[in-house]
Amino acid sequence: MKLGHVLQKAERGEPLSSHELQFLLELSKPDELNQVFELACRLRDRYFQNKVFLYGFIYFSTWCRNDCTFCYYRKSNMHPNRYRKSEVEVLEAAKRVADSGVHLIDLTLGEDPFYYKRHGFGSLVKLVNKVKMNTGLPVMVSPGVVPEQVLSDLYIAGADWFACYQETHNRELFSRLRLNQSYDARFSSKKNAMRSGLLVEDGILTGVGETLSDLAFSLESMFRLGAHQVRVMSFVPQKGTPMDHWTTPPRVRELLVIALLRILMPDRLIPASLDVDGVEGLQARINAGANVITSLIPPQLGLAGVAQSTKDINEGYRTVQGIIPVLNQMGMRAASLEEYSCWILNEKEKLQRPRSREVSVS
Ligand code: SAM
Ligand code: MD0
Ligand code: SF4
Repeated sequence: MKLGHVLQKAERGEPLSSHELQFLLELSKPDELNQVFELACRLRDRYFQNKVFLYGFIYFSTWCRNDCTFCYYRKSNMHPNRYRKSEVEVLEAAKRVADSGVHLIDLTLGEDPFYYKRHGFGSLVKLVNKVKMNTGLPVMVSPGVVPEQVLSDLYIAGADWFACYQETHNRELFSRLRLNQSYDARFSSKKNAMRSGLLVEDGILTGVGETLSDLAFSLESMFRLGAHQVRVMSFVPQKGTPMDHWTTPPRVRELLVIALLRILMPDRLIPASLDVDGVEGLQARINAGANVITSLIPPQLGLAGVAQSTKDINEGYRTVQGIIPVLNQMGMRAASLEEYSCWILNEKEKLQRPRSREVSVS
């Protein structure tokens, strides 16, 4: 297979086969990798020019009923100092990160029994509504798997996005990562979210035992799902978990997946997460084709990251102020809130068109 041939095909917008995706995932020579990254950036710039979107991250409860083998906050890990922030604390954090200039607030939690059982999802829906009202910003919710009715309630409360990462689209590997969880329930929740009017983010991990053919299949699955935002993160080993002794994968794998996500889905949002390598890892991810910076965390409020629970947070590096110089140095710029709002409005209209057509026929 010839690299130039495959890249020309991709540049013309022709779909790549699984075989071609795997061929690209195998590349390792610097000049070949650069050709892939350069194409990804050209495609990104075609749709987004030099605009980058910024997401504030609030992990407001680190309690979880699940036992994912890769996660620091799995229920049987005794190491984390867990917390559940009160409504006042969440609103304070949301206000701070909103004032710092982010375009969206990502409200994330473990599958916390407080919301999943005792207080019901009503208090989560109310919290989402208050954050939306207080900040006026687009809101993403990352709660794990929730019933369809709750997705619809979240939409009505003002949520714009539902994020739920499959981690892998290989069912057997999924069952080793997300112990005792249903692959189908997790995947369907994203389709249900779209039916409720929410934009959806799917994502995968690298370095968790996947093969190149698994990665190619994940790329195709996320494309078929029609996710609006698609991500990849390198696995970071966590103390006290069954995967504690694993090594973190070479970053070239994550970077290649970012580039292939861009090549396959040139007009989608693709994050460069600060939660893997902090600000130090930002430039490489943007240069691979990412156009969103996620995991910007207000410092000094006792909020954690997921894969890097403390890295760069209290130092204030994972902030808008901390990343703007890096962006500018690369000739990129933070988008305006209006530019971001336009993008999501446009995507929401596309989501709802089939439904309104159904209504007008009946
Ligand atoms: N509890 C919700 C869920 O699982 O969907 C939302 C929060 S969860 C902690 C967010 C994501 O963080 C996971 O889906 C996974 O992709 C990522 N993550 C968790 N642990 C990680 C690790 N050790 N390394 C890299 N990414 C990790
Ligand atoms: C991030 N730590 O963006 C966050 C998290 C959840 N929607 C996002 C994984 O990297
Ligand atoms: Fe819980 Fe999410 Fe961590 Fe799994 S990844 S243990 S669901 S917080």
